[in-house]
Parts: sequence; structure tokens; C-alpha cells
Amino acid sequence: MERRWWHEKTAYQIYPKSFLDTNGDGIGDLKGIISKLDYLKDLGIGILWLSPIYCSPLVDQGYDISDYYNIDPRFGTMEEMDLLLAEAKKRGITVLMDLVVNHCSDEHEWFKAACADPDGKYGKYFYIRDYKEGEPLPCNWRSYFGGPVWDKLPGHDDKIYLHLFHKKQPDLNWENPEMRQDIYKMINWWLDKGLGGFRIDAIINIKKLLPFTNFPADREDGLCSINLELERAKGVLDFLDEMAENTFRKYDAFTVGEVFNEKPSELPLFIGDHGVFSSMFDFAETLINRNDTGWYTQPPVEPEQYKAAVFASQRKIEGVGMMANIIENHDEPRGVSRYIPEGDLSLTSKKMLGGLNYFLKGLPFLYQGQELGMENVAFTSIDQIDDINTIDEYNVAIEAGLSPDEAIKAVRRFSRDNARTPFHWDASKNAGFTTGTPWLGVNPNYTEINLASQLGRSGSMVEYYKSMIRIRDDARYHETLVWGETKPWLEEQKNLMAYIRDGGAQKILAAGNYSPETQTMKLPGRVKTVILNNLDEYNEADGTLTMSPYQFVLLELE
Ligand code: TEU
Ligand code: CA
Repeated sequence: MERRWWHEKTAYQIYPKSFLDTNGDGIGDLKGIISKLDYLKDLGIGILWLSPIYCSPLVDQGYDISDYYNIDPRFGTMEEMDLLLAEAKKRGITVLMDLVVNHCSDEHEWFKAACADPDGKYGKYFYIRDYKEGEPLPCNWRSYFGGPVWDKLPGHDDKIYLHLFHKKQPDLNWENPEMRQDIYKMINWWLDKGLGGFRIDAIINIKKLLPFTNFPADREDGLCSINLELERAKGVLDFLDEMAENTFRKYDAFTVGEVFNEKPSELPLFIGDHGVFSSMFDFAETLINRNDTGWYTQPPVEPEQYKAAVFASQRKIEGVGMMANIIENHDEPRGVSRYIPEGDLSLTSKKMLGGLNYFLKGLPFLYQGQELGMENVAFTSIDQIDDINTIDEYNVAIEAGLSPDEAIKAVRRFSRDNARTPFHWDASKNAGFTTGTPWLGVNPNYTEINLASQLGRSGSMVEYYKSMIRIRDDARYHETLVWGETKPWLEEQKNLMAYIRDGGAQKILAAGNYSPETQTMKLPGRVKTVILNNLDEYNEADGTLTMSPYQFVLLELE
């Protein structure tokens, strides 16, 4: 594997709308991000990914872009964006924007032009089909946010257009070379400006299964999951390779793709030395127990399932490339609430999960608030939810016969709004996020979990994250922790999750007692250094470590 600068970095995702508001309108902004760059630098961050800040009606919180060349005024100005790039650079931080090109907004000028003249140039930028009332649709796919993927083209009773996501997110037609060139031009425009690269949204969706085909319905609505067509659509890598060739490779830009469903043989093509992306997210853990029936039927994750998913990913990347490791992002509930069994959430168990994830092979991507141990929200009513995905899943649960109370309880565990509530800066009103009314309610537990109360306090979550980042950057461990192979240790031992990072000359063991009971672990060798421990105690005797509930240790072996 070729070694690149970004293999060594720790990345951090900012959800700008919820990071820090500086003008009291309740919406986080670029000025807020700029003012916290020192905090991020001090944490040890080398790559910063911003969720979308382009002009947008914000129906899907910026993942519906109406102008790729401008910053939405609610987030700030292009001057502020330039300032952010410059200030980040001074601190050795590379900035990534979100590249959302499977679809745009229905308020984008291309879509407006397509509506004005569906047979003209811009009509071919989208998937538009003729339609007569009462006829079957071209296919029965269900959009990600519910309902058919087809909707009436505004202003035309006899035409429909395709949207895999919300109806205000029309899909771009990647089969059209002219459209693709327009996208490449836009990407290069940003890279010319000094942007370091992109996180690439929903990119697997750009290749459609054509001609449009029906599949057996999987719910009462007569529709089927998008996954069926995704599995069968062939050729996405041809598009991606062309895109990389025309854009990223020319700039040596860093890219991380949102890829859910690659086939094993495709992994090198995605993230190998000459792959189409630098990296892609490992979503294996987020896919545990997922089904097409709806969130309300999804059981909680068991520790053994978590371990199996993580190790399977570690095995498949070995010698190929590096995936970006996450415990959460803006589309997922908070990792600590999801992967730690209910009732066992504590500072210790949060640290264990953080440690088990952080020292895996790959690029660690932290999501804002993860470093504080931010948790899910106990939403009690759908009125507290903004996210279109959660509202859809709530309706699915209601249609299945659940009461509103049961439905909210069932879907709140997965709500994307868990991760989207404002960042907890301090214990003052609205967690110090805004002086106005936050666009989304603050998690009431901010008085206990917030940055001001943790910074500089030894044993706090944020100081623990800082020390993990320092350890990975430390010349004594760096080579092994970045490049060493991951070898599961005592994989069969229930509720023990342990692995050796094997750098040849050096071996480092990461081990977590993923249970509320004391447990013993046979050590693979003599311990030279206890590099990190989430508890003060350390009970080793006769080559065996007795681990307290949710204890996590990082040990250098002799
Ligand atoms: O997510 C793509 C995607 O597949 C999501 O639908 C995901 O399955 C879902 O959020 C899980 O609950 C990306 C963005 O990350 C997401 O925020 C956007 O809503 C979506 O694309 C559309 O742009
Ligand atoms: Ca603001």
C-alpha cells in the first residue's frame, strides 16, 4: 500500500447548522466554525469535513443544493469560507466539503430550466418520463424518505421525474456526458480555490438500473426498497473513475465516499492505491439488524454483533486500503446510545467504545459532540423532530398500528436528529450554542455533558479523546497504530472485544470488556507499557488480566 499524508490524520465532521451560532438566528454558521479552529487543533484534528453549506432550501438540511457555487447566507459568505480555508491551513487542518451530486434541489436552476422546457438541454439533466393518469409508474421503487421515487414534474400534468430521496431532491442524470462535465467543472472550481477534497454523498446511487424495472413489493404500499435496484445496477465505477480522472487526481485531493454496498471484489477499485476514492466509510456497524420493514422493528445491537461487524471490515481491508471508521455521523443516532446496551451507559463504557473504535486500522472520523460523550435524546413527541427521514419512519410505524407513544419510542432510537441537536459548549442557556432560539431543541442533558466542564479536567471524555489522538500521533506508537495489521484476539470469548495491532517489530493490544460483569482475559504476551486505561485500576497476574465492567486498555506488548 502506498503511504499518503492523510493516513496519519484524525478527521472531524462538523454539522454546521448545529455547531455554533454567532448571530443569534439559531443556526450555526461559518464564523462559529472559524472561532473554534483552535479548539479543533488542540484536540488533534488534521482533517475537517463540513456537512453542506451551499445555497439550499434546507428540506434535507443542505443535502438539497440549489447553487453549488455559493454559500447559503444562513451559514455565511464566500469571504468567510475563504477565511475558514486560510485559517484552517495555518493550523495544518485540511478542509473537506460535502459533494452532493446524485441529486440537486428542485430549486436549482437546472431543474427550473428542465421544468420550463422538458425536451430541452436541461430536461436531459434529469430522469423525466411521460405519464398518463392511471398508468403504472416506470418502476415501483420506494424513495429513501418514503413514497414512490416518481412525482409530477411541476407545471406538467403529463410528465414525471425521478427522485430517490425527497421529492425536492431530483436525481441528476449521470448517463448524460454534458451533465457530468458540468459537475466536474464545479468540483475543480472548488479545488482551485484551495479546498482539500470532499466527502462524497450517496454516490452509489448515481448509477441507475435501466430500463426501470419493478421488483416484488416488501410492504403494504406496493413498493420495494431501493436496495434491490442498487444491487443490480452495474457500472458505477466507470462514472467514478471518470470523475476522479477529471478532478480529484489532478489535484491530489482527499476524498471519502459514502459507499454502502460494494462487492468484495470492488474494494480495491474503490479505495486501493489507484482507486476512485482515497477512502470510504465503514458502515458495517450501522447496518447491523437493518431491515426493509422499518425502524420500528429493528432490535438493539448486541456486543457480539458489533465485534463481528468490525472484525469483518478489518479483515477485508487488509492490504487493500483504509476505510474511515466512525461510531456515528449526522445520519445515525449517537454511537454510545446505540452500541452500549441500555442501562450500561457511563463514562467508562463510553470510553471503552471510543477506544475500541479509535485504535482500529483506518482513518478515525469523529463526529461533533462524540468527543464529549453526547447521547441520544429522549424525544417524547414527533413534534420535537425536524428530520424528514424520522417523520417518514414514524408514519410507517403508525400505519403498522403502533400508537403515537409507541411509535415515537420505537423510532427515536434511530432518529437522525439525535446527532443533529446543537453542540454542548457550556452549561449556560442553550448550551452556549446560540443566544436566540436553536433551530432544533438542545438535549436537556447539556448541563452535565458539555465542553466547558470537561476541558482541562483529567478523566473527562474530551481529555480522553485528546489522549487517544496524542497516542496515535506519538512517534513511539504511530507506525504500529497507523500501519499495523489488525489481528483479533480471543475472538470467541463472549463480550470481550480485543485485537492486536501488529506492526511486526511492535505489537499493541487494544481490549475492552464489553459487559457489565468482571471478566478475565488471557494476555497474548508480557506487557511492556500500559499506554491507556479508562480506569485507575489494573489487575494483571500470571499472564491474565482481570477486567472490570467496560474496562478498556491499550497495552504495548514485549
Ligand atoms: O445519505 C445517503 C443515504 O443513503 C441515507 O439515506 C441513509 O441511508 C439514511 O440517512 C440513514 O438513515 C446521504 C446523507 O448523508 C444524508 O444526510 C442525506 O439525507 C442523503 O444522502 C441525501 O442527500
Ligand atoms: Ca447563525
